[in-house]
Amino acid sequence: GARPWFRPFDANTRSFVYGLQPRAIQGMLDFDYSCGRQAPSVAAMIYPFGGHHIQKFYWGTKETLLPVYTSFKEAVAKHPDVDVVVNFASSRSVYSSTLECLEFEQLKAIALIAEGVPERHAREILWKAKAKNVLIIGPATVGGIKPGCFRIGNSGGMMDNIISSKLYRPGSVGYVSKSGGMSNELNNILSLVTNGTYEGIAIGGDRYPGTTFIDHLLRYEADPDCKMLVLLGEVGGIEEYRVIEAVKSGQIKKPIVAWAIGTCAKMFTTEVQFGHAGSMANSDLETADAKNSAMRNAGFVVPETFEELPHVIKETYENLVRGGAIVPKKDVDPPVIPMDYKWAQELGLIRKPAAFISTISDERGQELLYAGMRISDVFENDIGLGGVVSLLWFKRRLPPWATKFIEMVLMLTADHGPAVSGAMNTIVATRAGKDLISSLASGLLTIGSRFGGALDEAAAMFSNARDTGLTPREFVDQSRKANKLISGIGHKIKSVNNPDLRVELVKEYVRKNFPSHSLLDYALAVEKVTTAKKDTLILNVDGCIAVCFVDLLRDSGAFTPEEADEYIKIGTLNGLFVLGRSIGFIGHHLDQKRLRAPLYRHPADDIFINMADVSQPRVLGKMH
Ligand code: Q5B
Repeated sequence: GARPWFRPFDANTRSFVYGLQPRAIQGMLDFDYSCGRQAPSVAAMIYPFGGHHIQKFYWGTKETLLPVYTSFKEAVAKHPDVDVVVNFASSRSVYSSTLECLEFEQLKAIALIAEGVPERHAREILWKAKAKNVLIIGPATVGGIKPGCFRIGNSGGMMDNIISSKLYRPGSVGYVSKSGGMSNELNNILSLVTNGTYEGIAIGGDRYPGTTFIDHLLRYEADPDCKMLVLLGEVGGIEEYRVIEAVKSGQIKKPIVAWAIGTCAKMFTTEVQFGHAGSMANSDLETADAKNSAMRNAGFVVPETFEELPHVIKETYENLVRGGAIVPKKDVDPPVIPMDYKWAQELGLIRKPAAFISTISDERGQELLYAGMRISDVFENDIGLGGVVSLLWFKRRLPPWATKFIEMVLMLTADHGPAVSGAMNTIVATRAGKDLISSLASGLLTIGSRFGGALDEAAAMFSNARDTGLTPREFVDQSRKANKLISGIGHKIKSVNNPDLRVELVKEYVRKNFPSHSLLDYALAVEKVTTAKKDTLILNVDGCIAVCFVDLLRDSGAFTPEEADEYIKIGTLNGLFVLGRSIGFIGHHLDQKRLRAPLYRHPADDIFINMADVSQPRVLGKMH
């Protein structure tokens, strides 16, 4: 039902929030819940961009959904019970959104949070709203708060502040101030020296606020539940004088405590502009001192200094209690609002075991770190791709001969022509219309124990054989007996007579630069045995890189023997081929794209199709 004119907000007030302000809305909902409200005070959000959708909020310990509409028209049609708008539009769009809002008769109060609204726009809004009997709070304000009922946006600060100032239930004192910060201070003072705030409005610091002190004080005067008034004015403007008139004329009869801030302005030799646009005295009348004495003379309770303000509020309140005008109620604790996880964590109140552990890189600080090394140092020290691999794979810096070897491996394995299994699959996938990542993945997924993925097993087989003291011949014989191909041995086309020059380059580099290459030597002795049987059974590129990497892991001095074994076991070495060959697969994908290569279909005459073993297609099972 309609509320009396003097009470725009009560415990059933429902509002729209204009703008996407999830934090402010959560603050309003938490406040509602602490007040014991049955329904959230925010019915919906209005945001013209991004389409109609839904957002999730906490309602106490549970969660609730709020719709987001793209226009007031849609929102108003869906929520006839809403009569308040909290408008978070920026100074640029507050004018148009507020004019749109004024078109709907059901909307009776609008809080404008934006700062820096052009005074021309503010005045136009003010007059249009007045003509339509709509209450405007702001602009340039946090808004205000009606304890136990309704919170405008972020008014009242964080939840712990709301609770400690007892804003979850109404008191008897109505106040007006300009600033939101000073409102918090008043809430605090009132909770300490009275039964608390009945309603508090910060009208905003601009020169042309939508409503001023007198508008709200007249409401409080008319509201039987508000027993005492507080006015926190300030230097600049003449709005306090309108309140003085109302007190003098008897329009305001309730006890009123007041103070105008800015008495220190006289200590400056020049004119002072305080933080608010309106807080500058343009005449003697507008100084804080002039206002304070005028208010005192009119019968306001005005302290000698701001520090005295709580004392005079207390005295005035206690007089009302003694006279029976205020009967303080027994306090009831508000329902507990769970603290937000992030905030509790920041305060060090909670801990939770992390679901993931990561030890190789960190982007949270000012600079990206690879295994503790700043990315700028990566370049300053020119550690190269091999250095980066050694940081991210092995969490340490390896000596230059080792990082150069890693780079050599990546360069050598980068490609081996379009005919190898992985490149072929990449090409076929590309020609089927797949994108780069899919085509690359198709090629990478082809890497296996026969093609390119023999490194880890080669490393394990050769080092086990050598470590258990097998001679190369014993190793070859044992493998054959076990019906096991030796990983790293054999090639489809390379042979003793058609040597793989990549392998020659690796051998040459390792012999020249490695402190030791005992496993390479052992593998070459094995090759002597296998090639004696068949000249394609050479130590292939996978095998050669693998045994050399074992020599690196074991003899570089950078790894313990346990670490060296672990890196082989966890599949590190195949990573070298995968990383290197990705370069080639991407190249093949781009090549086919450039060539506009059409869909590939394998010629049927290249496939021997034989269904001789299928005599007659038969239907299995009962027919009826
Ligand atoms: N025999 C590589 O086979 C290949 C034997 C062996 C003992 C062996 C085969 C193999 C182990 C896996 C491996 C990496 C499939 C290869 C790479 C990257 C690449 C590729 C590229 C690039 C070749 C003929 C006779 C048979 C076999 C015997 C074969 N391998 N005995 N140990 N390892 N190797 N893969 O030519 O008596 O006649 O029955 O599986 O290391 O992938 O360029 O293409 O950069 O892209 O088809 O270089 O060696 O020979 O299978 O017909 O065997 O030799 O038992 O004996 P082939 P098969 P028998 S590098």
